[in-house]
Amino acid sequence: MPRSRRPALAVLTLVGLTLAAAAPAQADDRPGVQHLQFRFGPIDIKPGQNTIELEVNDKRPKVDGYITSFRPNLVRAKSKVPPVDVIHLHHAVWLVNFQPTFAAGEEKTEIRVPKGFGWRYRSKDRWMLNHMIHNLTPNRERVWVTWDMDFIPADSSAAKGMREVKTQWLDVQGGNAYPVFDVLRGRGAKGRFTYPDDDPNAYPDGVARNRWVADRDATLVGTAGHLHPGGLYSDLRLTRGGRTVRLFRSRAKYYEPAGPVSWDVSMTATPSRWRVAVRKGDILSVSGTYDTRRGSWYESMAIMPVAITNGRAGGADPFTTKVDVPGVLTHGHLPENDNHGGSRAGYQNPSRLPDGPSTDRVTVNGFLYGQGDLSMPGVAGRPPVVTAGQPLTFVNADAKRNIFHTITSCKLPCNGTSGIAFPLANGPVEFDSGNLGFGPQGFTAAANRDRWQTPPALDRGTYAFFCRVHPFMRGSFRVK
Ligand SMILES: [Cu+2]
Repeated sequence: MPRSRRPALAVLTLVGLTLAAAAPAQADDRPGVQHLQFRFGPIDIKPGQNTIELEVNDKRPKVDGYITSFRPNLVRAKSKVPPVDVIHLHHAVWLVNFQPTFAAGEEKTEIRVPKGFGWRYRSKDRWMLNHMIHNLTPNRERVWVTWDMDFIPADSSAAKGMREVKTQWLDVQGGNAYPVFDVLRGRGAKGRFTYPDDDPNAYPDGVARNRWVADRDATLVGTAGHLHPGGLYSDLRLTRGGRTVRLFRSRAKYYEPAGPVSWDVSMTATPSRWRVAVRKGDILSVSGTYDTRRGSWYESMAIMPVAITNGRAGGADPFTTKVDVPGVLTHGHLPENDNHGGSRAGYQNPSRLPDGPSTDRVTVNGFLYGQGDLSMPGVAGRPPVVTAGQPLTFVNADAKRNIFHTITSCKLPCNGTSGIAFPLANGPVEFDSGNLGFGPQGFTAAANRDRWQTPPALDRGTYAFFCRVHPFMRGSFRVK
């Protein structure tokens, strides 16, 4: 299933060599296999954008056939991949006939089904692309979503005997258009929090959204997980007659020197020999486990799309054969993840600043916290002072321009340079405003309000915060 992306580059790096050893299947160079690349765009990205778009996608093969691998990316002009601390592919989902079929997040997992399997492609299928591209800066950008695929035309001899796979989508928030959950620092046992297992309120309406009941006998042929920073692994399980067995654990391998805190990561996918026989009535379920020692992880995800084929295809019975084998990394460290941030002070240290004016309200405007923004010189940069027991209200005036901001607690001094691993939501007192802004309910990150109040019972002292959407935005306030 996995393959090394950008083969020419991958073999030049140490990680690439390891990968090549683990996943001998490089490019599929059997006769009849075409290597196609498509690009969707240009997409004009507004300053600070963090919204979701759904568009018709006509970038696809001209003839019927089978898709056997899929490698997504995001590029600027001239095929340059933007740094992930500047522009980031929050997600892209390729919908085929309205069904989610291929997907990517910033971990850019590459998928390849085992030889002899492929996603059936018909030129009359309806394709759409759902994309959420996040601009971490106040600058305009122009990008393309790209994907490489290996494709076997239906009239090619290589297409003979191909078995069709479909994508069975498994998501802990299945059925939700913006399927996210919050993981708060310190929750769960031993610094690990598993969703939904460790959240008694994961499904307030009582409907477990992380399950799929097999409606036919089938064989699973591959899967890999999608997590966000902080994510450690996602598990796929099968339940039959009251017994549950784990089918696969997709682990996050962090290249990030600071540990499990950034997008400098690759997920493991099932090895090419992995096959699991599923019977009608079996329950497949998914969970996601996050590290909670270093910070809170807001708007996290845990998704495992599974390639599945009807009937028997050499699958093992997971109750008699151990199918939960180690996975294979789908790529090595990617150069777009090289700016980790936090290595030196890039801002004023709020603890050392004199008091700013006393106030009960701060307006966020033009990507600046109106009072106490750590990038501002003089009085404007000093922490606003609020009386103990009184709330401080933040109002996002940029919401009118469809720009979301957050006020998210970080550990003092929170003044390191911005990068993929800094700042983190690691304040000693946890607070987060949510995305202050407006959008269709349940379809965007928007909290659908433009203001937020600090928690009422804050101890005296200085507090630092940042914007999760635009991490270069830093601020502070002081309780007296
Ligand atoms: Cu912001």
